[in-house]
Amino acid sequence: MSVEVERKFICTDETMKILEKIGVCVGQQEFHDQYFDTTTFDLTLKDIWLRNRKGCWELKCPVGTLDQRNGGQSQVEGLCTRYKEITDLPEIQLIVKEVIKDKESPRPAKKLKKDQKPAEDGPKTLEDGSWLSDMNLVCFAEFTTVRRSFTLEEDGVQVDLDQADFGYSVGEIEVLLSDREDVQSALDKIEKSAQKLGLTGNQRVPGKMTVFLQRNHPKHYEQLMSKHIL
Ligand code: V4E
Repeated sequence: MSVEVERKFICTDETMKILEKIGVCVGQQEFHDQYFDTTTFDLTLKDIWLRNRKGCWELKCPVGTLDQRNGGQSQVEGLCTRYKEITDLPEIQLIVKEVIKDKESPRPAKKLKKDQKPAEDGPKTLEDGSWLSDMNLVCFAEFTTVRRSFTLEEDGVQVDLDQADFGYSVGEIEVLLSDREDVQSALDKIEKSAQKLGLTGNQRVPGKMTVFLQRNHPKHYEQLMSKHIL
């Protein structure tokens, strides 16, 4: 499990020029994301995001609220998000099961022919996809992203520039926290990099999912907005 702290930004021509000057381009990739939830949004309304990217399962869960030092969130914290990232499928399944435990529908028992014995459930591979239907999970969003990645080596951050296929582009400054590193040091690195890139805005920039849901699933979007998840 790792913890990712990130700040999103809109990449203007000016930001791009600075990034190309101070950053090192470490590659470009394209990936297709599929996000899953129950039809009553039991995961996302708890700010839990289950997705499949390049055939791998990933779960993003909120980390407990930051220390309320000085009586509240600093402006830098307010611009950043912090999520635990879990990539181990059995662990993901346990967490999802726990979150939606009252919503699962039991599988209908198979009708057996005369003299037929009930089939052993056998060792489940857990990767056959049946767990999705067992837990009533359906895909509610999918899109493809072209991502260009840079590192700002002296600050220890990665900058990703994403272009989603539904016509939205967004950048993010990202730090993956190591075990020994605290959140404040990640926020400091992000703030330092943001200043170098000339980012002056103090408004949270919407991510791809926010824009996707706003355009395609306004009811789901409204529910998430009203619970201050997005
Ligand atoms: C955490 C989250 C979602 C899951 C997708 O997260 P995000 O970092 O936006 O996507 P992406 O493609 O950059 O993932 P990466 O490659 O970095 O792992 S969808 C919505 N959220 C919550 C959320 C939020 N509340 N506010 C902002 C600004 N972003 C995300």
